[in-house]
Amino acid sequence: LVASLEQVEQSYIMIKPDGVQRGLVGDIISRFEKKGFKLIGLKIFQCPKELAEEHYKDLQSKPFFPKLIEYITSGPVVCMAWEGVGVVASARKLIGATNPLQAEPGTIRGDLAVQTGRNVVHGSDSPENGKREIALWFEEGELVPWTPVQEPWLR
Ligand code: FUP
Repeated sequence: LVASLEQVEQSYIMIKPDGVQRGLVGDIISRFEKKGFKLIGLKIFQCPKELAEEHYKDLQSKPFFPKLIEYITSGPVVCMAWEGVGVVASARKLIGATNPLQAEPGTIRGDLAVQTGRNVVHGSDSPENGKREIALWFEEGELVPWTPVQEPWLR
């Protein structure tokens, strides 16, 4: 009843270059899938510098900004759009704290990462940013807002 009052949202989740290089793509996708969210967009993608700068524009003035852009563009990322009730905040919980040393065990960063500058995954911080980031990283035709069907898949 409580959950039915919450909004269906979309979150932009991205496996960063270290996650791809370390072979963590399947593990990370699996966590969101098993939680019960719906995958409506997925691609591997070499991010151009301009897009990385636009995505992280709120951090432009930070001293780590150039290194952050270098990191995000250093190799392919996996771009995902996930949909579900409360997916934005829930995905942030599954991901864990920005500094992986402060992230709880059981979270993606808590289990799989050590450094803030190599923290494996990104997740939108608000439903508004979820929409903004999905529009930034995906073309319209790349999103598939499918409806689950009941089928006897195994017989
Ligand atoms: P998060 O929402 O957890 O991804 O964290 P932020 O939006 O605050 O930061 C975005 C990215 O900037 C982090 F994933 C890693 C990088 N960063 C640093 O490299 N150093 C810092 O001190 C803070 C963030």
